[in-house]
Amino acid sequence: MRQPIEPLESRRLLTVTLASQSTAGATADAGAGSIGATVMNPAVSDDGRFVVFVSESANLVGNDGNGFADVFVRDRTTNETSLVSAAPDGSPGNGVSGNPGGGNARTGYAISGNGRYVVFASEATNLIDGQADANNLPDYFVRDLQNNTTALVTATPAGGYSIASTVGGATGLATVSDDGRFIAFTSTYSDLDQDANDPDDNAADVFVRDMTAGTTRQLTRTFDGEIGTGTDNHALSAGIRMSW
Ligand SMILES: [Ca+2]
Ligand SMILES: [Ca+2]
Ligand SMILES: [Ca+2]
Repeated sequence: MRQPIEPLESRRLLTVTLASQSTAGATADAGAGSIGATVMNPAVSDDGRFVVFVSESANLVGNDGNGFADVFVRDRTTNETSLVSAAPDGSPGNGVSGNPGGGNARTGYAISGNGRYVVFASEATNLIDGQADANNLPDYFVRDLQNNTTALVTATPAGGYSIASTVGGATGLATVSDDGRFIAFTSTYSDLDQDANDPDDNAADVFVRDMTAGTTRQLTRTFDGEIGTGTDNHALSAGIRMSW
C-alpha cells in the first residue's frame, strides 16, 4: 500500500522536535525571550546524523545560563546535544547566536554536508580568545565539531574583527561547502575582501571565505571585476548550496 506523503513542514517539525532535547532526554523548556524553544528549519548534515537548530531553551546543555538564543547540534547517533555557540572554555556566548535580529526565522546558520562544520551568526564577543570584537554587530563564526574550536568567518585580511560598518554586520543567510572549506555569506563589513575595500559601507554584499587559505573575496562586483562604488544590496537566497 502506498504511504501518504508527509508534508515537508511536518517532517521539519518532527526533526526539530526530536532534536531539541538534552542529552539526558529532557524536553526543551520555553526559554525567556521571543524566539522560544526552537527556531524552525533546522540544518541537517547530508547523512541526517547531525541536526543544527537555534533555541532559547536553557536546559539543553548543563551550563546554558546566558538568557540568549544559542546554536545547538544534536547527534542523532549518540543522542548527544552540544552547544555550538560556545566560548573556548565551553561556556555559552555572551550575546544572541543563530539569528540575531531575525526573530523566528532561519537566517544565520548552516552545517557542512560532512557534518563537521557549523557556520552561525552571533552577537557574542567571547567566542574567540585573544581578539577584541569592538564592532557591536553580529559576526559569522564557524565551529569545528570534531576539534571543538571556533574561528571568525567575517574576518579582515589581517584576521581580526571588522569595524567597517555601523549597521548590519552578519546580515543574513550563510552557507558552507560540503567539506567546510568555503563559506558564503552576506555582510555589510566593507573591508573583508583580500585586496579591495568596498566604498558602499553599510550595504550588504556577498562574500566567500576560504577557511584554508584564510582569504575572503567579495563576489558582488562590477562586470570588469572591480568593487563598484554603488550600493549593491544583494543577499543570498534561501536554499543555496555550494559544492566544490
Ligand atoms: Ca542560551
Ligand atoms: Ca561582533
Ligand atoms: Ca558592501
